Amino acid sequence: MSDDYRNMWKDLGLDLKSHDMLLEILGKAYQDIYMAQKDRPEQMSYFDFVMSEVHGLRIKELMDEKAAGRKIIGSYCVFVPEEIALAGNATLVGLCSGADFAMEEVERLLPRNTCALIKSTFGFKLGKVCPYLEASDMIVGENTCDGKKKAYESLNDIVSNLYVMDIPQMKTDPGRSLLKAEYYRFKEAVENLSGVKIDAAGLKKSIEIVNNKRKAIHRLYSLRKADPVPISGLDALLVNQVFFYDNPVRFTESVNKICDELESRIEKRTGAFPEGAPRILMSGCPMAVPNWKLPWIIETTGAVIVGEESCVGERGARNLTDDSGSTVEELMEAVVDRYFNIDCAIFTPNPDRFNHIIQMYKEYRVDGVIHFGLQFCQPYLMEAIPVEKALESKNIPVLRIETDYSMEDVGQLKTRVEAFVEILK
Ligand code: BJ8
Repeated sequence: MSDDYRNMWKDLGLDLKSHDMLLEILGKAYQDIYMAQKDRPEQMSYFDFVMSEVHGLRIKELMDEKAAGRKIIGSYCVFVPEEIALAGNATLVGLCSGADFAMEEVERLLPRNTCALIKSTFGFKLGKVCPYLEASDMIVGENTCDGKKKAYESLNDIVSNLYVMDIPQMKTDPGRSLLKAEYYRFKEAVENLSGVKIDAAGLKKSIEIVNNKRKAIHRLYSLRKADPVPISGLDALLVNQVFFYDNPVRFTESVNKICDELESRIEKRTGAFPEGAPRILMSGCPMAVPNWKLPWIIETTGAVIVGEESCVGERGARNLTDDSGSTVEELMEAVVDRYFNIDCAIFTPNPDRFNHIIQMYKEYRVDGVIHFGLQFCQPYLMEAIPVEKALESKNIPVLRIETDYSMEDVGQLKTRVEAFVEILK
């Protein structure tokens, strides 16, 4: 690792020893899970590179942006609108993490029965191993699930720049009004942070940038409907994960390049998995880097994941923002409309999510759905039961998995997934 990077991490206040340890674990997991796959598209080399430099070159780029006067905003949820951040001369980065770290210290601040995603957020801060978090000029927490909402009160004691955004819990007119008011408050906070007044031209441009990123990933999603599937679910998940870190324009180009390659693979009938491999739809909690455990288990049974009904997947990326408005007010309305459609399990009731799962089941020619719920995640574990019932009533095979970030249950999960995949064959 270059001295430049080490100095940069040190300046950011990282604990170099713990950080080395994290990079080693991440690198090993990547080798064992990603590089062990066969018949990967060549263009995945870009995403391999991004991952190898995820704490290096990308952080250097963010630091250069900061030096040039741009602001960095960290977020834990797809409800934080990237369009508004970009229009206010700020870059939005995802902060959710998918690995346990500094758990002893974490459990001094949070109850043991808190979901792994929240604990991981605290672990990365307390262990001083996340350069994205340390590089952020503003960290946005959102009132989604109770776990996050209350955890942000404690996070506020250990970071100096937390901004909390309220999020509605019902898809009603007052719910939409709340989201709109919160997005205007966020716009003002971004303007205050960067000193840049958001105007219609800037907002229109940023909508276009984010829409292009979404259009590229929609293209990727639709290519996964082919049989044989031209890309593994693990690789597609990685692209979905990089969505939250990379420069948006470069990301769009890279996804379009891989889509070009996938189109030619479809023409030649070259698949990441053989034709007729059981097709799985993953549904449930978001999977942040390096939470690759369950997809890895699924795909090593010979089944292939063809879609993710998840915030790191279609739930997060599916709708575009209408860019036809010509005033800030019109464009802000379009932003509110787009995000108000997100069917996170924090909403009650949440019929859109059920319909979306069934729609994806049909479109992706899915054989079975695996519902992934993080242990102690009330919204998704609660919703998993009616999801299962709704799918079973349509004779759609479904497997409900509850797990965390540890590797202790790998054997048990393998047995359950293998038995499920057997039924689908
Ligand atoms: S819009 S899914 S990104 S809130 S796993 S922390 S729900 S207890 S992550 Fe999410 Fe936004 Fe919703 Fe998407 Fe709570 Fe569950 Fe933990 Fe979770």
